[in-house]
Amino acid sequence: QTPDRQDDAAVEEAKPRLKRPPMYKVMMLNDDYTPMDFVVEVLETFFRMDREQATQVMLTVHTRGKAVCGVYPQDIAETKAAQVVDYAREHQHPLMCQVERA
Ligand code: TYC
Repeated sequence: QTPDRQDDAAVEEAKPRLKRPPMYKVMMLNDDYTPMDFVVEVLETFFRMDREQATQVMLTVHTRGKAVCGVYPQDIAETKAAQVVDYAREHQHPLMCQVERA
C-alpha cells in the first residue's frame, strides 16, 4: 500500500507493530519416581488437557524421555514450568520441566 504524500517530501508514518512474541515450549522430563497419575493430574491442571490427552503426553514422556506440554510466550512458559516444579516438590516428587525456544 502506498502512503499518501502531501508533497514530494518523505512522509514518515508509524508502522503498526503487530509482530507476534517469540514462543517457548514447556517440556516435561521423565524420571523414575513421579507416579504416572500425578503427571496426568499436572497436565490436566496446568496445561488444561483432558484425561486422554494428558495420558498420551505422560506416556510419551515416560517412553521417549520428554514431550511438549504447551507453547507460550516466554513469561507464561517460565511461570508454568516453575508452578509445575513447585507443585511437584510440595508433593515430594522429582518431576522436572524445561523451557526451550519453539
Ligand atoms: N517414569 C515415571 C514412572 O514410571 C512416570 C513419569 C512420566 C514420570 C512422565 C515423569 O514426566 C514424567 N512412574
